[in-house]
Amino acid sequence: MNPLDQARTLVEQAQRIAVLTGAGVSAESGIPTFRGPGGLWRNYRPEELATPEAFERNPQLVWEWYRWRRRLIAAAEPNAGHLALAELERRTPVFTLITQNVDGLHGRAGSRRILKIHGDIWLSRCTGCSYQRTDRATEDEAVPLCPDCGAMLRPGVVWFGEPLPRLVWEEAERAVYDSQLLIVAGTSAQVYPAAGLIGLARGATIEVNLDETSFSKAVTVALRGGCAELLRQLALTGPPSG
Ligand code: BJW
Ligand code: ZN
Repeated sequence: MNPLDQARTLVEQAQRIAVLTGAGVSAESGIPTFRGPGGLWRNYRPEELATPEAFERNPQLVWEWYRWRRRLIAAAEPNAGHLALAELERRTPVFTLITQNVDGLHGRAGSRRILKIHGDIWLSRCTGCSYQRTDRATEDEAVPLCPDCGAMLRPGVVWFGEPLPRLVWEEAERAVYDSQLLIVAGTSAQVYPAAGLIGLARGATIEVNLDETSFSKAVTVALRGGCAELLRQLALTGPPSG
């Protein structure tokens, strides 16, 4: 059997599926990945901006980067890969989508059970109190301030050195541990603890990625190619092609 048919058989046999997605799933919607070409913004690497230290040093710069990304995301549409995962959820008795992406495209594609382990770009939260809100602001303006306490608001995402939301993370760990199949799509699997989820899988594993990653040799089936087409193929029902 070729790898795609092998992977489709695993998908059809599994009653409990967990999926871990990364920036590669949204790349074909026109959203730059972090570590690939096109990830640069004004010569900054994402790793230089997605930190509490960067925000402390220059909150205006960090907000400009997030507003630029918000504009790209607002103009983007979910692609065939997002849609295929939503379809797979409808067909699978127990299905959990764990995403490192903050863009909200899985929700817009119709996925229901989504664990956003790195937060949500449309959320702003206070650096001084528990205030938070969802807002659609995309145009550059001064750093937004908290209506309750006056401190700066920050993007509601998880930066390097910060803990992941505890309950969401615990649910993600449980979903992977309890799954019969884990699909890992469009992530370089370099950022922890997210990448560590792959090691928790006790069942079969499928990787979908343009390139090899440090986990490729350990997975049951590695599919090389674009997420949009490969996830679409994976979610097709019916007998394998041959
Ligand atoms: C396609 C495709 C197509 C493209 N089709 N495929 C040493 C060892 C272990 C850990 C650490 C360490 N040193 C430091 C750490 C910790 C650190 C970390 O992991 N660092 C590593 C870089 C080494 N982790 C943390 O700090 C985390 N927190 C933490 O550990 O807390 C501990 C703590 C506990 C208690 C108290 C306090 C602290 C937090 C990590 C947060 C990551 N945040 C970001 C930003 C989110 C907000 C935002 O979006 O701005 O998350 S960084 C960025 O990387 C973002 C992503 O979600 C994440 C992962 O990236 P992803 O999705 O994998 O994207 P890429 O670009 O890397 O890869 C894309 C892939 O797609 C590639 O493989 C392509 O080939 C592929 N591809 N097009 C198919 N069309
Ligand atoms: Zn506040």
